[in-house]
Amino acid sequence: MSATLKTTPAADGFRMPGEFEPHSGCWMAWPERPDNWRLGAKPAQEAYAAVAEAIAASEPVTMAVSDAQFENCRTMLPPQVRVVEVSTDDAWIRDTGPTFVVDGEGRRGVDWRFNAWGGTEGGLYFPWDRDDRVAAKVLEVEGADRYRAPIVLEGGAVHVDGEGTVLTTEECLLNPNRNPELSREQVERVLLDYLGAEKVVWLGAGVFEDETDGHVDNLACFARPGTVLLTSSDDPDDPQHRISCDARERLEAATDTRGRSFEVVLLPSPGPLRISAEEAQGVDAAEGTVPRSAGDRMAASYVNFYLGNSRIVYPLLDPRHDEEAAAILRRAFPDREVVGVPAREILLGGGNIHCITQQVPAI
Ligand code: KQY
Repeated sequence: MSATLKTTPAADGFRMPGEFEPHSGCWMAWPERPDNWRLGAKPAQEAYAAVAEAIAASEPVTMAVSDAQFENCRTMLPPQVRVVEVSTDDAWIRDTGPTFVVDGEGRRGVDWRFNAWGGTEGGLYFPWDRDDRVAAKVLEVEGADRYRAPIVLEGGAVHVDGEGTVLTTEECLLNPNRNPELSREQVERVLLDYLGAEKVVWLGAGVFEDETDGHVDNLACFARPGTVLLTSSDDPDDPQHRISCDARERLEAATDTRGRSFEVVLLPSPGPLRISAEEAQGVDAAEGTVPRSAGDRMAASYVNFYLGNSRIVYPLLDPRHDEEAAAILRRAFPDREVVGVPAREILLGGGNIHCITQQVPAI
């Protein structure tokens, strides 16, 4: 069984590895709620299946699915993807799954508190109790012990370089709808203790109109220690331009745990992309769930990709920029194949490929 430990990863000599380090597999969770995914989630399920298949060529994939969707999910996924029944409220396992930590001999998981990206102050749906139990269930299946962290945090809110540096945003982690009773210093202390890290580099805001309150995984990520990929906008009239310039300035002024300056690699922004009337009409209205409206700008970003063992699986979002993004990713990851998957249906649900995946690091 998975035991719940009373210590912290740092105290026990565990650290969260960089996503670019070897994985033993990847978890996803199947979309089905019709008040977030249009047309009864059917188009989103096609997109998730394509992501699962693309990642499965690089490492084993497990899909968590409800009892109601088990047969449909099993039928839609290729046989190499393992399907297990796990109850969820939605399909964002980056945020609801465990953050794995390793010590060279073993693997454990951090189970953060989850409040659907803001609880009663801007959270995206209610209730979220099944999502809050996902990490414990994944750890049980993985046979990994669990740390129950004392703060609200989603996995998409942090990136690490595996050498002690954490990247995050003030917009999300200092948002009063997450841990209002904690100061910046107290949040930092918990991050370092639970990620086995030594230094936090704070960016300001996340991607414009990101409903997660600015998750870093939609804005920037480590390609390797010392190199950060950052979403950019070359339109000075676009609010994303100022956000990305601020992030770049902060990164260029910062150093990592080893005292290195960051090399910042810019990725273009898709769009701006907006929800069409037809897309908005396909989403069921439901009390407690944030509505989707025609014309709403979506937080589209090429940074939101999965960094697999032998593949980068990135979102195809805008034919005007998809190939340019792929070329930059190929240069950033010369040893990996870069594979694009149509991802607008995932974006319509409020996130992208990184948000719907959770890597299990190899030991
Ligand atoms: O950015 C992520 N890690 C998750 C996005 C969740 C959106 C919920 N609608």
